[in-house]
Amino acid sequence: MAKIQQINPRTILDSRGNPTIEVDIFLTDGESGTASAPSGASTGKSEAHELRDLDKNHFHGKGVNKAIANIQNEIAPSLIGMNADDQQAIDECLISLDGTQNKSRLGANSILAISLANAIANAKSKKTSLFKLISHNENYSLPVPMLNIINGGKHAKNSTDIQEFMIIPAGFDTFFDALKSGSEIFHHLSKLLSEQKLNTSVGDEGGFAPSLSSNEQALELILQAIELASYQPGQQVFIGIDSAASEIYDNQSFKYNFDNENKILSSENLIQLYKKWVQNYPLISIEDGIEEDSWDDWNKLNSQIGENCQLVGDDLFTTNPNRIERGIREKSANSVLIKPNQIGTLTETLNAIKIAKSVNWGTVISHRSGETESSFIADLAVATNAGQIKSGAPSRGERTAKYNQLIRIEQQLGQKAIFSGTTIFEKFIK
Ligand code: 2PG
Ligand code: MG
Repeated sequence: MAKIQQINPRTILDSRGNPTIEVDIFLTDGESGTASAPSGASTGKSEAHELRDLDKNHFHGKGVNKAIANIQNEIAPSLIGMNADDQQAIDECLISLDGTQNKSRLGANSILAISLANAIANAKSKKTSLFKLISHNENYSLPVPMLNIINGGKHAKNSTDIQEFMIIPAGFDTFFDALKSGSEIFHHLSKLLSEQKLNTSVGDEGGFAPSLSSNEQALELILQAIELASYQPGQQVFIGIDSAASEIYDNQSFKYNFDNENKILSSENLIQLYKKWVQNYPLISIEDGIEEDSWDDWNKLNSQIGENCQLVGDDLFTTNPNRIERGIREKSANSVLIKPNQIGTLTETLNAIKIAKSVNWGTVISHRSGETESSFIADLAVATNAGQIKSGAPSRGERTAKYNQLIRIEQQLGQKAIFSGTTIFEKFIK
């Protein structure tokens, strides 16, 4: 049984050029695993705590030296000697060592990097693939990619108020064909934007970030790009959005500010707008349509359009089992976004997925806007049969790292590879 022998943390840069933690874990059998922590920009209030140095003279306050020191001084001495194969015991040890509700003492960034690095080392030690190690059965499926091709909100200044406009190529037989369509549509969109003298530079997640006059213009452009690429919208390719509504919510007026359009909407106006979009466009997924503390409005949204559209809680649930359970009780949504760094360990992430699946909710495995070259979430999506993954546009290395890993896994599984496809959206497709 391989045991943890040595832990080496370091600072690396994420895709926005900010520092983050990377960790190597070496096992007694000579194998090792390396993992890192991503970082969000539009973060939910209930997320596990990302520990930063807050020293303005060092990486603009974003340094992770404190988190690294915590690994060296506290985490490593406690974990060395533990069985790499007992992921749960390792994660429980990390949780109790930290001792806080939100991992604010040791930092969820240091805890996550350790938790994931152990899983990678353990898979190598067992001479198996990461997705096979994480899965407890042989029920693997390739997720439908949600490709964020127009970036707005906090991920791209001067673009749309809505943070993400995604294409969802679900109507294909394989992951590869779905991704191929995504790449083709992405390039048609680029041509369309150029023709209309709109900017084709990209935002944090690799999607275009043009200055558009409205959110609806983004939906129209995407629809055109799908058609120009000769795919059928509403049959092969669908649309999803992430409103990241907490970012545009004014908690004094209780209204949503659509600054680019010069509009202020009440939650009721917003729900009506979504309803209209679901009727007029092949829109089958809305993430964070309502801000994170308005549980009653989430319930209203769900009761009005939850039959016709996937409603994904991101900032609302923050991959936190207690919040997901509340959402299930209060019928707040019908799907959950899963971000391992929102909760902090692999074991807790798997638990969150299990709870959502037990009531047939959709599960979308997600990257962060600040990413690393890690492809861990690709294996996680296959292992848990999540059905969906969002990893940004089909462009920029930190985004394609995940999609390309899924291509490799699909090839490795050969005949056994199953693409989730439209089955997961059956109830929403008209
Ligand atoms: C989101 C994410 C990822 P961030 O809101 O879903 O797309 O963004 O990592 O900035 O929270
Ligand atoms: Mg989100």
